[in-house]
Amino acid sequence: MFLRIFAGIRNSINNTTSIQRPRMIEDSSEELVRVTKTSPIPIASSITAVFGLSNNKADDFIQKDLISSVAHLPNQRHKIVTNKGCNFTIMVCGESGVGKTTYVNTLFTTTLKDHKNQNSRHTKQMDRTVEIEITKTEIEEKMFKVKLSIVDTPGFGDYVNSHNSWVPISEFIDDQHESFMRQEQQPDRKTKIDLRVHVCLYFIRPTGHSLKPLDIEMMKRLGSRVNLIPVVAKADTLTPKDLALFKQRILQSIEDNHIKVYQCPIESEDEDVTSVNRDITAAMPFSIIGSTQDVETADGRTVKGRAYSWGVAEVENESHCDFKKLRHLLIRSHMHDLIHTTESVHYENYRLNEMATRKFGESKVVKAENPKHREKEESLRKEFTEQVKKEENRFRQWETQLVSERDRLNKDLEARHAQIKALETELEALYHRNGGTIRR
Ligand SMILES: Nc1nc2c(ncn2[C@@H]2O[C@H](COP(=O)(O)OP(=O)(O)OP(=O)(O)O)[C@@H](O)[C@H]2O)c(=O)[nH]1
Ligand SMILES: [Mg+2]
Repeated sequence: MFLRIFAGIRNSINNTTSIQRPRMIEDSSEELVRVTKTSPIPIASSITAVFGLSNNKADDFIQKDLISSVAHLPNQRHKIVTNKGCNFTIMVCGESGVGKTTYVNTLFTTTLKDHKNQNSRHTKQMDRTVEIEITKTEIEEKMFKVKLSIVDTPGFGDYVNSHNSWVPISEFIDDQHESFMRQEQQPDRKTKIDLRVHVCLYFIRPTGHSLKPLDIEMMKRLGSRVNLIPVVAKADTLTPKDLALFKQRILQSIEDNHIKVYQCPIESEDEDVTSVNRDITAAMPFSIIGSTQDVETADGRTVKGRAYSWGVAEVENESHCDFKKLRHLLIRSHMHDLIHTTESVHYENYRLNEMATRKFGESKVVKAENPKHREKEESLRKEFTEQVKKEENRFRQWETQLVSERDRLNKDLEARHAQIKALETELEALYHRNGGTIRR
């Protein structure tokens, strides 16, 4: 346990964001993301506020999971770790409109991201996420910092051909590994920026059937790159019986298709922790209700949830969904393991793969099948053709103008010629009339 925590944190202790970024990182991330940096929030209040834990529970979490594990480290290391903290990055992805952004908002409860107007969404899909967005916050307690980043991705599955939908997301994950690897190759490795994705929540539409072929393809591609956690979105739209059946079918499909999903370590020295871990594992794939709205229940409580004519679907009610269990896993019980497995399995795999196919310092080959690049190429081609057409039209108009100008000048010339001719004839006549005495 100690070694795992130590290894997980060890690799994060150098990663601070306040220092100069190498050019390459800046370029790639500027293109890919919009970063919303929020000011640090003290954890005692922020964990309570951001993650909706009671004061006792927040203290419990801090004491048990972070401080105590860090306190077991040798003093010197403890000091470094607590000063520098660690990075933790959560990514959400899945089909369009399944509730990813709402979940991010719900997780933060205090509105770090603007809450969206649900009504406007039904008329126009104005609020759909169109690019990868990162929300960052810092949570801190007694000098221990967790730099939390949440990566919200655009939904997919809107097009008839969704074949390569996984590419932009997997490329984002690879890019973060790539940039970290590049930074490790620099002479100065103290000032690394780490946005490697530690966990990817895959949102499954609550169809009640099973995984769709698109889900299977996406999950297969992502599971080999990142700690993948399947999530049943909008759990309030399924009855408890249908939900349980749906979960079973998802698990079966995951097994049949050999999809790699995150396996939580269960055993711990503390029996209570082991039993909590068992509970959490049993809830996979986690069912989620997302909402930042305060609603009143029949018994007079104000809770985050969705109000229906038959009652309230509560976000934090464990008999309604697994929101709390998932939050516990992410923020409390398995954060260190997620960081550690990312470092030791996923990053290591990426590094080894790249080292086997690339020379040291050589840059990564950009894959052509990325729909984003194809879209860009297509729009550039269109723009180019339109520009050429416009120029052609301009030249044609110019040509017509020149021809008509030439005709006008020719006519003018002819008229002048005729005038000269007439004058000459007149002159000739005068000359003859005066008996040839006028000098020509
Ligand atoms: N019933 C129900 N509706 C939800 C839930 N979560 C989100 N919604 C609604 O689903 C709609 C889409 O939510 P978003 O959070 O924008 O979905 P998204 O996955 O981010 O969408 P894209 O960015 O377009 O991919 C909104 O009208 C939300 O209010 C939920 O748990 N239950
Ligand atoms: Mg969204």
